Amino acid sequence: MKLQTLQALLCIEAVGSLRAAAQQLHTSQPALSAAIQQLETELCAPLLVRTRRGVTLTTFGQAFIKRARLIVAESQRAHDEIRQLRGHWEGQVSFSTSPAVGLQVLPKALASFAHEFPKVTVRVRDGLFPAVAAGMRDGSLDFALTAANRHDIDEDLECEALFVSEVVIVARKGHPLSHARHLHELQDCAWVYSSAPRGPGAVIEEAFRSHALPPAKFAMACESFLVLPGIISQTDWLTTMPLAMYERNALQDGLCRIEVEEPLRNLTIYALRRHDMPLTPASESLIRWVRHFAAQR
Ligand code: TSU
Repeated sequence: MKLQTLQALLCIEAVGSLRAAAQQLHTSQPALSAAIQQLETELCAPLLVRTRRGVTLTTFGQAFIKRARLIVAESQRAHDEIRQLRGHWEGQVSFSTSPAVGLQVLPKALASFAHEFPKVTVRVRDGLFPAVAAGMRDGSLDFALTAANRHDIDEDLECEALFVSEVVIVARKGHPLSHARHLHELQDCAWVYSSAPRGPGAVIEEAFRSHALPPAKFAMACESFLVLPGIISQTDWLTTMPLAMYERNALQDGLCRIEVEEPLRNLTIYALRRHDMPLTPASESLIRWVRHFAAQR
């Protein structure tokens, strides 16, 4: 089984046609087809179905591609690691961040990292636990910086606590309940959840439960922290968000904080990584900068 063929299969899946993949890989379509056929013979299973519009994966192909993705990503990391150990600081670091880290720690950490290792390519995306676990499992993420509940973190992931993020209840300015002082006053409102039930959005569900209130009403799920402030400012829905994000958005988006007397559970932000996948020296170094600036907040 050749690494190049696995890379080609990933490319075919991404672009959906042998012709477009051949172009992208600077090879001919017959050469690409032959390589895939050789792999199919080796596996005794068809991986692709040729259709009039291009190609799609068979059931075998869908199962196989998950492992192919992991193998290709790990082989890239193996190359990066050896190059970095030999003093050539190149390669790539891919990770996800939650808004609290993105606002409070990452700008300085990334600036220091880029100054130290200008040739390492950094890829960062938004993401919260538990959704980000899939990215670490399929190899597309080296690590994730996110709030989580320690007892919810799956056993295949390793976690390091970085700092505590305060969570606040947020409504639009002028909301009829903006002066509420107790959770029970909010029980008829609908909530926009970001990453619940096992993620940081679960804080409000927990608070309602622990004060023996009926389950908090669900308005919608929103995994985009770019979209969330706008939704809250245009509706009577409530949400929870990290204090750092509220402070950043409140003025321009017309938001207000509802300060109830019952405390919400603060969230611990972790650096999560896979147990069985050692980080490259560059990823370790970026986490060191994150740790450094997290301690200085
Ligand atoms: S954070 O992980 O502290 O950024 C966070 C995200 C989402 C919610 C609270 C806290 C709802």
